[in-house]
Amino acid sequence: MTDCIFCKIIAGEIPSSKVYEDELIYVFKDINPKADVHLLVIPKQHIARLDHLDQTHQTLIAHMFLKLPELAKSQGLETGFRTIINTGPGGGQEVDHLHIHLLGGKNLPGFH
Ligand code: D5M
Repeated sequence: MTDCIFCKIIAGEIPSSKVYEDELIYVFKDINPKADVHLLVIPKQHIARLDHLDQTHQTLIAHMFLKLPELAKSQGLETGFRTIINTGPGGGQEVDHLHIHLLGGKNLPGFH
């Protein structure tokens, strides 16, 4: 998907602060952090949004979720972390490439 900003980040066509990468996923710092730690965990495969997933993505999704605690620990988030997935315009999704927000540390906004 050539006009996808996150695909361009994975391809190295747009710079990013990479934290982790493997054969299935790419992890980088959010450009507009909402807390001291704010990472985006994305699949290398272009999947636009959560409700585009199907049974063929089970291994990928399990991998993304199982990697979250390890990533949080690598960022010093020993006491816990927050994950957010926005889906579609109604969910506040701005970038149409599936991503998990991983947030924690100081300045983590509270729920109101
Ligand atoms: O969140 C999309 C998120 O993507 C938002 O928090 C900003 C972030 N973003 C957008 N462009 C970039 C680049 N180039 N680098 C890093 N982070 C970026 P959403 O859930 O879609 O609202």
